[in-house]
Amino acid sequence: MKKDLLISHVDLDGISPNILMNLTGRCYEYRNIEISEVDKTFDEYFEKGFDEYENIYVCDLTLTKHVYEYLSTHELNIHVFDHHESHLFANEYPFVQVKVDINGIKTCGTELFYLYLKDIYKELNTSIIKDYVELVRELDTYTMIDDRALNLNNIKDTYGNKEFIKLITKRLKKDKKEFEFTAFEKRFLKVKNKELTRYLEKKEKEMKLYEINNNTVAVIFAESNKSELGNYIAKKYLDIDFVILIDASSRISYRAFKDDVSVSKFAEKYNGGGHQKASGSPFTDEDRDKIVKEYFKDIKKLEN
Ligand SMILES: [Mn+2]
Repeated sequence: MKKDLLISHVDLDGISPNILMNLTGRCYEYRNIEISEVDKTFDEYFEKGFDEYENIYVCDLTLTKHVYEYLSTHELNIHVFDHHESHLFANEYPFVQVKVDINGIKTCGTELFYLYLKDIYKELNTSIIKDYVELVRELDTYTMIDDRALNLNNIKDTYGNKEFIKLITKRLKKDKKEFEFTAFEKRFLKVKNKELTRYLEKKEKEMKLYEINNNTVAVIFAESNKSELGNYIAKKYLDIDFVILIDASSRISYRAFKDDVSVSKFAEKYNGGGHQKASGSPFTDEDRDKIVKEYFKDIKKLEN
């Protein structure tokens, strides 16, 4: 029997499809990649072909015109599930399902994939799996109602993706009503959340306000806990249109709080994209070079 192929993102919404695939019991190969690796990854598969695979699934990734040129001209058993606004153009292809919301409620890659899989694999129709998918959806669409979704993301970061996928797969096989943290995780989260509170307060002090394109924005340099930080600032500062979180080692994240402000459009101006309320743009080697040059003035770049 042929195996399946899963190509998905690297965050919680991107790796939860791996967990769902594990629960189907299907044999599959997977690649969890960054958005910037889409072309490179697909080119590798275009070269070797998809003959080895029964079903090909793509989740939580915005594919490019380049990728669609190939996919739309080859007979493949492929399904694409995504919820990024900037990917809506791809709905013209019958094998693509890009939805930003379902009946007015924001959706995510994992949920769209789950809704598809659970009709085929009835064993996925349990309340614990449904609850887990809902937590992923809340975190990824920034609609958390309590700490559970943030806590889930927190333990994912601590275990690392590989270990997390293994642990959660096992846990979701249990016949429980809700997804639960272990006693150890609960104790750990308590300590971790104390540390987080101190971090948020420190970042709040460093926050600077600016006006950009008629928007009042808060700028914070932050390398971690971006969702928590955005959420924390949003609740406290109601006059701010959005927060810019600069992670100089990788990317700039944008978090909006008001319904009439879209940071997806804002990010597009800087070669980025994403969702209306949460988006990002790359912060590249060139950008980092510029900072070093601006700060130290008389410098010469060496190769390493
Ligand atoms: Mn997502």
